[in-house]
Amino acid sequence: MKYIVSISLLFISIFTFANEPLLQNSYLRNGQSLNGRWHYIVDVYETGYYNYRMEPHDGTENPGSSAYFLNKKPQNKTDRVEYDFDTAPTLIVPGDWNSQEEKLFYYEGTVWYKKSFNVEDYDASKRYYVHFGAVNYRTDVYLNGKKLGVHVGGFTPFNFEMTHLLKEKDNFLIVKVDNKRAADEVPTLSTDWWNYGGITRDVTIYELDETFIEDYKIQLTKNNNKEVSGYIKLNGENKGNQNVSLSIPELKINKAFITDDEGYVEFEFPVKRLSYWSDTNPKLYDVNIAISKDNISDKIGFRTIETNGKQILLNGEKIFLKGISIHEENVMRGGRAWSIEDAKVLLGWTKELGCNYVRLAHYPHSENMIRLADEMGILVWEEIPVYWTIQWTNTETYKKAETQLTELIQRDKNRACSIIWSMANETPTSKERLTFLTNLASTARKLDDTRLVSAALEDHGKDEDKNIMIVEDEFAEVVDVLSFNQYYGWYGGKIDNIKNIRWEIDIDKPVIISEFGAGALQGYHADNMTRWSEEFQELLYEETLPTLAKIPGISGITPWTLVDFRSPRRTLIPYQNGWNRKGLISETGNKKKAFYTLQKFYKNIK
Ligand code: GCB
Repeated sequence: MKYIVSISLLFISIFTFANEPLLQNSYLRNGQSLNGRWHYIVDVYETGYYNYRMEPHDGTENPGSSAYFLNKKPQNKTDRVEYDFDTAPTLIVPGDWNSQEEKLFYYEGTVWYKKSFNVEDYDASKRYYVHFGAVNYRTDVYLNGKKLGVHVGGFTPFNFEMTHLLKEKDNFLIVKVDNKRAADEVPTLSTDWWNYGGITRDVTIYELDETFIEDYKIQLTKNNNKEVSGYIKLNGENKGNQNVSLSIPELKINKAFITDDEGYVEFEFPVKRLSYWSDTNPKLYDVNIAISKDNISDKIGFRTIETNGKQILLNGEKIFLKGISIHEENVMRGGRAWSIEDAKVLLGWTKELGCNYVRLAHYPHSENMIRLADEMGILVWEEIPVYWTIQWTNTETYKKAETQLTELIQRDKNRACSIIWSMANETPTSKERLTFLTNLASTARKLDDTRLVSAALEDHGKDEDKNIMIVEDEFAEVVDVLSFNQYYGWYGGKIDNIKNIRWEIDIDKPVIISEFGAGALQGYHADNMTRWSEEFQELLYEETLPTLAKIPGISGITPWTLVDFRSPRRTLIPYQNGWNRKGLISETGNKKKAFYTLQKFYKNIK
């Protein structure tokens, strides 16, 4: 008996931790949205998850009556059930809990969500998936009292098949969300942003045929702007030996393929008269893929991105990346940004600044941002939250970082706007960290050889001459683009000495300044030597921009940052009050003086 129990426990844990393949382009598929109000229970002690011996209820044969995922109701008047989702309050999904409920503003821990639903036009011969755009940070998903799976990582999408548990009516989906920080997670304990918890992006049900199009990659071949290559992958009983068609009507491309036994086909074919996607011509083609009972349409741009010595080349031509860093926050509504409307606000400001490029810091932003950037012609640096002091020697931590990187690339590999995968931000150099990041970089390149790899490194003054800045980091050898954050005039060095500093860079790679900036409280005016004043920030931009422009190989900048963002590290009253004030726009949507300094600088770049 003991033997059987332990085997079944093993089975549960293998089953629930295996990530299921991500549905490619679910964004443009029709689905049934589960967005809206969900009942929630705050579970500080995780009573709904562990029994009083601290064993997970879902790992035991007979979960006790306090296992929240069972959605128990008293059967008679003597029954004891010490929770009830249906009398509990509600939160809006998508949305973080911190900005919706005052008493959850600082909360880090477990919250259980419940949504009851019927399936529209239910068809028992179909397969059903539930897809989450993102949930921060660990998610345990249960349908109708049974576990669907677990996902770890706060900013990437995931899905679970639920065909075997779904009914036409009266389904209940229960989601345990835990955003506790921990030393071995990614990100780790300390960051400079708010740890918004909750189901922060869309939740959608997809109805699929028994055999369906699971994944595809359709991009220009590396080093060949006249050839498209990629793959299509099917899922289901009949995935092998299936006819697959791929068409791009505007290019008069109609291809037919047959999948191998694994439901997979790789292809390459020439393309003529392509209108290349760029910041000035964000051309997206309708691309259709079909098998007998499934078809999917996407909008795909084709462009090349590469480096040549110290230059970044977009479609073979040198480009300067006029950028800005962005956190995923809608400050005016409050909380984590997620919707297309949020993306319009953030990218609208970006355009107003005169940017052709954004750094989406410090974690994968919502697919709405990427899709809109694709349409607007804004190039994108995408990043995973390998930030500051990750546990470099912990193989589990590495796996978490690699999973997030894989899920990000998996999601955005067909987006022309996305040009750089960033492995990390401001991580302290060591041998272990070099191995960790080098392994991540090789994973990125294995999954996608058509984009550039970088990371935000750090500079410092030379011992013999503090006016000479250098980047001493072996990871610089690994990346395609040398990027570093520099805060001369704010964290070190005098603002009136900025004009005297210069960078000594002895690597033949393009350079991006991934951050610089200064904090200013919008509306606070003083002389330009007074910290926290708009004038100080303006001066720092006026001094820094021309100084950076002299760096040999400078190919882009993303000042820190577009909008003030919440950070628990920023406690100074009256200037910070819980906000990192390095935004060019305040949390009330007002522009600071430095906004116009940067705007002018970009306007004058040829
Ligand atoms: C940095 C970090 C960024 C911080 C910023 C700051 O270098 O990359 O996440 O918010 O400095 O304001 O200190």
